[in-house]
Amino acid sequence: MLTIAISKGRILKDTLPLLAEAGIEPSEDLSKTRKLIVPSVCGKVNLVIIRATDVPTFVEYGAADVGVTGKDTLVEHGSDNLYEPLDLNIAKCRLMTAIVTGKKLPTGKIRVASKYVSLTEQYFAKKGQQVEIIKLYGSMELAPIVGLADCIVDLVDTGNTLKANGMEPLDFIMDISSRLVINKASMKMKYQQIKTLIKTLEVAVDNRR
Ligand code: PRT
Ligand code: MG
Repeated sequence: MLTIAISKGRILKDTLPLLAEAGIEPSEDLSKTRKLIVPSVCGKVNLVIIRATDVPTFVEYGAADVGVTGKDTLVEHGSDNLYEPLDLNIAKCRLMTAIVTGKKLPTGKIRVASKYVSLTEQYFAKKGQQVEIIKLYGSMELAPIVGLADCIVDLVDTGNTLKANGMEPLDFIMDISSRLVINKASMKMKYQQIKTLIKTLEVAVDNRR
């Protein structure tokens, strides 16, 4: 039995067609079910449905053999205890700083709101910019508007969310896409099944390019 950890939301939507090509189809509609563990139709795989930010933890500890998660989540989590064999090229976006439209950053130490505390710290440290980071769990776009922060660090896709809140992207930090991650012990113990999965997904991803 192989356990795959995945989050609801956009990653799930983009991953299901890829898994289907590997013969893995959930036995229930994952967007509707309240179950947290859903077996596949083939009976060889269990899908565990968890928060996006929890996927690296589940895979690292072997609670799941395999996971699908955003590069943002992976880097922020900061685990070297996982294999990351495949870029699935889905749920793509950019990590950026953003600011109230037309505004400039003040000189000296700035306040930055983000849920990516570690990534934000690393980015500004590299630039030699002094920052005070304010950890938020969502609705980052609100922070500069209400004077909580000078800018934010968040994911940007179309830019519509920023625009709708009177903000604009400022500096590019990194490109983001979802990755296949594998528990190191599982890779040894379930080598054949996992190797086959990686190979099949690789072909499915290539066919979409
Ligand atoms: O549980 P939690 O709330 O932390 O995660 P979630 O429920 O949002 O998880 P899910 O499954 O939706 O996946 C989130 C992952 O999708 C992220 O970790 C990224 O790897 C990836 N992803 C890709 C995105 C976006 N694009 C994206 N645009 N995640 C979030 N957004 C948000 C962004 O934060 C902003 O609020 O969409 C808004 C910006 O979109 P645009 O198109 O208006 O620019
Ligand atoms: Mg979300």
